[in-house]
Amino acid sequence: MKLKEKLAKKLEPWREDYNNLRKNYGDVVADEATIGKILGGMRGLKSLLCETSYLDPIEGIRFRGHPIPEARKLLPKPSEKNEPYPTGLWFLLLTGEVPTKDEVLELEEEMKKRWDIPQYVIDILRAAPTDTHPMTLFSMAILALQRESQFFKAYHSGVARNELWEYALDDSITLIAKLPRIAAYIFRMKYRGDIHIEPDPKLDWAANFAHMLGDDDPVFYDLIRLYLFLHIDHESGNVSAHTGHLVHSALSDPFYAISAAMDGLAGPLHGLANQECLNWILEMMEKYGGVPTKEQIEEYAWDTLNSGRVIPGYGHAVLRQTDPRYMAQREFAQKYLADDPVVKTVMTVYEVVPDVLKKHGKAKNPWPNVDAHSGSLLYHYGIREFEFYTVFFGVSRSMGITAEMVYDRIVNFPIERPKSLTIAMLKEIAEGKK
Ligand code: CMX
Repeated sequence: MKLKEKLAKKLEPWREDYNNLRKNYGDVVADEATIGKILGGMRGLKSLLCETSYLDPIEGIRFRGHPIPEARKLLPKPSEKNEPYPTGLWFLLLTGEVPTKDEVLELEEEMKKRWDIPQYVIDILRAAPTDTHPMTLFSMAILALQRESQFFKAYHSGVARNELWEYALDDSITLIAKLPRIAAYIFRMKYRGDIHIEPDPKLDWAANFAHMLGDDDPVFYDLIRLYLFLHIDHESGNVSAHTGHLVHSALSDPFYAISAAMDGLAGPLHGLANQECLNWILEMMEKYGGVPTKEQIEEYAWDTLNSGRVIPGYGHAVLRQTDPRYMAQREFAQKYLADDPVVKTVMTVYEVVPDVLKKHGKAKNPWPNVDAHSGSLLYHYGIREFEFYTVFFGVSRSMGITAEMVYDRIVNFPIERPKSLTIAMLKEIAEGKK
């Protein structure tokens, strides 16, 4: 496989850079762990490595150096009018190189050979109580698949550390191949009468996901391609990526690590924000009996702020501009869904809320983030089971996390083990500084 050949060529230069920095510049200070950072969830502390992506406050996320508009242009697509294959972006994250269409299709063919879900995984999903949250089912299925791990077997049969990356890659391909099927199975078992749809070998990985969910509109295929593209990676400090990296640093295999990462993504402060945004929009539409006017949006935004709540979908911990992931979805919506009332409301909110937030004067960034748009697009296509939205996010984010995991094994990244202090110790340090 071209993907593996390309990665094999990266081993030496990547290891050389990593080892050189670690050995010869290990004492150079990159940032300081102040008491504020230790007690503040390490917000902004420059203490992690991430090769797959970098979040620029103005330009937004860069995938291996490519900002979103550039990556959307450069990466191979089914045809010029389509969105790029998310698997092509995964190839880029893994190797640092933009793949050709043939390289992406070769990877997708390999994934088709691995997309079946073993019966025992289906049995586990079916054994859970019917009100089990879809993220719990998703994480359970990934964990159950751990018995398929080649990495686990390789490690326990004594494969050399320098070769473990191949097994991390192999597990990652197997896992990513199966995720849309697992997600679609959960979706249809819970919300579509337990009637399932087989994948279509003629479709690409992302379009197949759309197909198995139950909608064969080619625009929906593209929406799913776009969604999986935009959510793939966001540096390594967010909860899911960091969890994946941390768990894998103990040489737990990619199945263990991604299952744990998905548990973090399920948290309301991480992967659930998009459903809150959509709720806010729908409640506003209900209050005003349809698409609200700009004046009504302004009134509603102030009511939200004055009651001590935040405006969902606006603001960001790092970004200081409109999130390019929001812009990509807005462009898509303008092209295909401009008449949808929920989409129209989302678009008008964009013309009103930044000024309200600027007047309010608290949020450092008054502009929308990715979550302000994504729910409305899925909603248009009849996916109205909000609790499932995080599963879409999980399918996509698993790609970014596994890409960094493969890199970790190439450079033999050590087990993560920061040192902790007690409040009494911090008090002593603080007093010593007075
Ligand atoms: N509406 C109202 N107030 C907001 C706000 C918003 N959308 N965004 C930030 N603020 C407020 C904060 O609550 C904070 O107030 P206090 O000083 O009273 O605590 C103040 O502005 C400063 O916050 P900040 O430094 O600008 O933002 P943070 O880094 O603390 O938080 C975020 C970032 C995303 C949690 C915040 O902007 C927010 O709550 N937004 C709404 C929820 C949301 O959209 N979440 C999705 C995030 C998507 C992602 O991370 O990718």
